[in-house]
Amino acid sequence: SMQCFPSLVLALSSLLGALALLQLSLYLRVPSRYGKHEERLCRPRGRLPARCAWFLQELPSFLVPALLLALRSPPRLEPLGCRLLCCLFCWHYFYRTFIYPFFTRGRPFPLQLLFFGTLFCIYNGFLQGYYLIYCAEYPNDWCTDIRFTSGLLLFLMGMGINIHSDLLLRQLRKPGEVTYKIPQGGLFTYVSGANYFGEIVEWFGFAIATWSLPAFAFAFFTLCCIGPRAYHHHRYYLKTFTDYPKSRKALIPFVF
Ligand code: NDX
Repeated sequence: SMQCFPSLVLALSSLLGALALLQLSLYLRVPSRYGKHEERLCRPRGRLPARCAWFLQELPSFLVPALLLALRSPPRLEPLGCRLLCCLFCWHYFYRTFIYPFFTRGRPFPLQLLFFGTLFCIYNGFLQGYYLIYCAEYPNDWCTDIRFTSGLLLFLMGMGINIHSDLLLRQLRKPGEVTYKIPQGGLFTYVSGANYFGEIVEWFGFAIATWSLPAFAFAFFTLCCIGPRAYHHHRYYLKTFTDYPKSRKALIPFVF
């Protein structure tokens, strides 16, 4: 049966960190090509409706850790911290897989990115799940440790901001519409990438709560993936809407 190989965790986390840097270098200058940044001029490639694409792409991030947790023999009951943290990860991806896609009004998603996105979700779902279920060791009072409590609080706040902002974006369109408008309300009052800000806070909170290399690598990856995207969204809005609120920042309220 499976066991913990610390060197595997180290290798997979390092590769995730390297992918994050690759991503940063690729997407600082040009945005990843989906949604409002899809090249209209380039040769038309295959696309899948946003619903199917987001469902398929994010499913492994829910399924892989959930299966690892369910199938572990003997079942891991101690410490409580491990199961709780694994459930937090699955909870986010339950939302992202089974709720978010069914309400999205996004444009069809490019197949090529869907392919890489799915690979990424398998990889990361395995790394986070495997680490928490087979490797992580926490003292029995981890649930009262300041890292666990403050991290959990950040995670919940981030998730709240992310879900609320996703909802505000969705309400900008009627079903079938594909136009872009100026997002209003919630944290969009302060930043163009409110949903991304929430997601980044969420995964840094998760990293603090788990206090683990894989989770910090994933938080860093998230920052490098959607941080630049927030910046490109911001530039897009400034270019497209002459009445775009001047005080609004790209990603971090009042700062950047
Ligand atoms: N999926 C994470 N890299 C990504 C898919 C793309 O969950 O090859 C990472 C995720 C993947 C990426 C994923 C990993 C890296 C990949 C990349 C593709 C290339 C890249 C694989 C897996 C890669 C290397 C080189 C390393 C291999 O029509 P529309 O779609 O624009 O409509 C939008 C709408 N909307 C508006 N409607 C009206 N008016 C406006 N002004 C509007 N602005 C937006 O709202 C959408 O329907 C919706 C949201 O749009 P947007 O652009 O704000 O968010 P989006 O980027 O689509 O993300 C959706 C949610 C969001 O909450 C975000 O936080 C979360 O997913 N997310 C997204 C990406 C990654 C991620 C989280 C994470 O890293 N944790």
